[in-house]
Amino acid sequence: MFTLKSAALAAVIALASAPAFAHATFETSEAIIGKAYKGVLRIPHGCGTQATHTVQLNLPTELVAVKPMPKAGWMLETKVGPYASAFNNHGKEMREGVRQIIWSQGNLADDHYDEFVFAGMIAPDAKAGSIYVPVTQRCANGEQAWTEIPAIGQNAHELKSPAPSIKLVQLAQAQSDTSWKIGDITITAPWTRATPKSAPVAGGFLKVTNNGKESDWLTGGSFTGAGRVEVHEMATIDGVMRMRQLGHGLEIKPGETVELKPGGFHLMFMELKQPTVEGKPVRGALTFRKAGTLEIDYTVAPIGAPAPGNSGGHHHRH
Ligand SMILES: [Cu+2]
Repeated sequence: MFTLKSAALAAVIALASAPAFAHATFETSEAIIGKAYKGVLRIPHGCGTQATHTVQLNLPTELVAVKPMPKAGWMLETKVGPYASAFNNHGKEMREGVRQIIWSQGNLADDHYDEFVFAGMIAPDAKAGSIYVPVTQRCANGEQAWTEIPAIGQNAHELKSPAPSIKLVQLAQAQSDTSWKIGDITITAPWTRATPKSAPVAGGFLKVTNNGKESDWLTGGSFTGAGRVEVHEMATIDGVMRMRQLGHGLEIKPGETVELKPGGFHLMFMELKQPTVEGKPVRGALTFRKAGTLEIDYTVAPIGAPAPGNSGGHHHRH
């Protein structure tokens, strides 16, 4: 009875943990075009029964300004070649760089796991979609090649030894993909704007979805560097559009998504003690009457931007 139970449990554990470490993969499988990327390559095992002594990466053209991290017990070698197109890296034109990384003379036993690291960036002119980094492990009597690339329309999961992949996304897409959850509440793409020095307030914008069966209310929260946070609406008072505080909070009805945006409902960060800086996310928190409080990160758009990732020149007083 006991044996049977542990055997069943062992089978469940094996099933649950096997797929994640079956292949060579990157710890971070998504990267933003034109931004820094740290590649942590996870090597799940040697070659069948033999230890791996060499790990080689061939970098696709989208990965540029790459610097590999030396690894204790391994020799590090790189091959430099021209880029598909030159690009501007902080004012410096770059035409060539590392195209291949080889860690050798190491020892990764078949029943061990190891990680191989490099820092780099995604070329600014790269296209959204998946890229593949072919990897070869060499062992005493052979090799394990992670070099298969799916054909168009083919699922990578069907491949026997797929090359590790990285999904490239545009910054705006990455921002709109980011969401936070607490209870039945989901927050998507929170953003604010850069503020001029000594501006006393800033506006906060986001989408909030209630997946529950009852209403909940956004009542406020906190924002790094602000004295307090208020929930505001726009209303016509004496024929003039003005904003005013929603004392009882903003109701989010079950199944509804409410967008806080310039010209509509919004958060007000009051008594700002420091300006918000474009591109530098700011930590904040939102409080819901039922769901409670959750921490989120606001992306910071340029001064006066009408939308995140948009550098429109109008200065809205929101
Ligand atoms: Cu306001």
